[in-house]
Amino acid sequence: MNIRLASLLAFTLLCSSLSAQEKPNVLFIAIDDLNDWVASFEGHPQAKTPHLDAFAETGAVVFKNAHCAAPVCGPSRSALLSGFMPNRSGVYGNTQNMLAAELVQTHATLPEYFAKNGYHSLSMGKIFHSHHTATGTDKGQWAFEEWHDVEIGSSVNRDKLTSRDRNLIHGKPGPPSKYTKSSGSEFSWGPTKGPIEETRDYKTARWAAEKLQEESEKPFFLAVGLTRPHLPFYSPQEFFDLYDPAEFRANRIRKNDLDDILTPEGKKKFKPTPDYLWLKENGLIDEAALAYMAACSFADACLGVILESLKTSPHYENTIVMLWGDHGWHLGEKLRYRKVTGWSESTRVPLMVRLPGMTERQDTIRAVNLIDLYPTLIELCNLPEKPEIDGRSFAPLLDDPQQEWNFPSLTLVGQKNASVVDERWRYILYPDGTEEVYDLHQDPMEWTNLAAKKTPEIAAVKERLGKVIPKTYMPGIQSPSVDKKSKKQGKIIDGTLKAIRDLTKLK
Ligand SMILES: [Ca+2]
Ligand SMILES: [Ca+2]
Repeated sequence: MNIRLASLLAFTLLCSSLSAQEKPNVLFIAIDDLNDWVASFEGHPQAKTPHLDAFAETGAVVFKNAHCAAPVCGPSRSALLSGFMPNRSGVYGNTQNMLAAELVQTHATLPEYFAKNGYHSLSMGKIFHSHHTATGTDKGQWAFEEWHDVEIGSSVNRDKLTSRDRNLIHGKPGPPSKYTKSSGSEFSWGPTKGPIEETRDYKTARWAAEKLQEESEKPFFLAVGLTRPHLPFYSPQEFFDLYDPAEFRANRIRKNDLDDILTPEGKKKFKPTPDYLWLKENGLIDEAALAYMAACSFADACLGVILESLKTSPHYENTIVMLWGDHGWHLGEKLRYRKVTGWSESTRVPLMVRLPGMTERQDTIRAVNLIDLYPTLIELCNLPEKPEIDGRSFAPLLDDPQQEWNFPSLTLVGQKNASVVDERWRYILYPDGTEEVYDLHQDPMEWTNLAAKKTPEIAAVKERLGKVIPKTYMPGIQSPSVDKKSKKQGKIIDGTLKAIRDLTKLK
C-alpha cells in the first residue's frame, strides 16, 4: 500500500468515525389537533402563540403548505411513523392498530429505525395513537428504548374543572352539566381548577426539558407529544384570560358554503353537522373558538418549557427540531367542527423544522406532507436509505426553501376519498364521483367550488392533481380483539408486543 493510499484510507476512516459521533440529535414534537391557529401560520388573526413564533423567528423553516397523510389522529400518525400511506398499510381509521398491518410487522417504525441505527430513542406523551389490545393499552411504548407515561390522574380531571364547562351530546342541546361525564374527548371546554403545573402536558414538557439537560452517550431521538388543543378544551384560566370574549371571533362562516358541492346526481353532498347547529342555536360559536384558541396557547406555553431548555442545553447546536400538528380542525368553517374532511381546515398542519446553525426564519409555500417526515429525517441524519417507504425527503427545501418543488400533497380521508393540493389548487375526489376544485390564490377559505366549470384550466387541474390519487387500496386491516377487563383498567401492555418487534429482524 503506498503512503498516499494509506493516508487517504485513514482520512476516510476518521471522517466516518467523526460523522458517527457527530450525528445530530432529533427533537420530535407532536401537538395533538393543532391547526393553523398559530400566529406564524395566519390561520386566525387573534392567535397568541409566542413560543411557536419565537421558535420560527430564531431560525427555522416554516412550512406554510404542509398537510397530513390522513386527517385524523390514528391514520395520520400511523402513516408518518410507519412510513406507509393508508392505502398501503390498510390503516384508514382510529380503531385500526397498525401493528396488524403486514408492512408494519416487517418494517421498523421511525423511532425504531433510529434505534436500529445507533440512536437512543425515548419518549413521553402522545406520539403513537393508542389502541386497546388483548393484553392492555398499546400506546406505542414498544417503539422506544425508553418510554414514559404521565401517571393516571395527573391530567385535567373532572374535579379540577369549574362549572363553566359545557357539554355537547350528539348535537342535541347537551345539558350544560356542571361536570363532564368523563375526561374523554367530548365537546366541552372550561378552565381547570388546578395550575398549569398539575396538567399532563406541562409534566410532559418538564420531563423533556430535564432530559435535554442530560449528557447523552449516543445521539438521541427524543419524541414528545402534547395532548392539547385536542378536545376537551380544558386549559388553566390564564390562557382563557389571554382573549377578551367581547373581541374574540371565530373565522367567518359562509352559510351557503356547502350548496355548491353536488354529487353526480345533483344532490347536496353535505349538510351542517349537529354540533355546529347546536353551537349556533346556543350562540356559542365564538366562545368555542376562544376555548380552542386558549388550548392552543396552553400547548404553546408547554412547548416553550421544552424549547427554553433546549437553548441552554449542551445539545442546542447539534439537535434537529421537527415540530408538527397531526391534522387540522374545523371551528365552524364548512358548517362543521372537528376533522376528517379533505378541506384545508382539516388537512393543513403547522410544520416547522430547525437545523443546527439556522439563525433566521424562512417561509416556504412548497407543498409537503407529514408522510415526508420519515425519509427527511433519514436524509438529515445520514441513516441508510429506506426506499420501500412512502413520502419524499424535503431536506433540499431546508437548504433552499424557494427551490422548485412540483410535488402535490395527498391526503386520504378514510378509504378512497382523496384530496390533493399544490401551491395554487385543491382537488377533492369522492368514491361516488363528487368533485371539488378550489383556486387557493383567489379563495384560500375554499368557498367557491370550481369543479363544474368546463374550462381547459379546470380540466388540467383535475388531470394533474388526479394523477397523485392512488389506484390501489389495501383492504382495511382487522383490529385485534380487545380484552374488556384490561381496557377498563387502562392496563399498559406488557412485553408481548415488544417480543414481536425484534429490531434486528425489521427492515
Ligand atoms: Ca389529533
Ligand atoms: Ca362553497
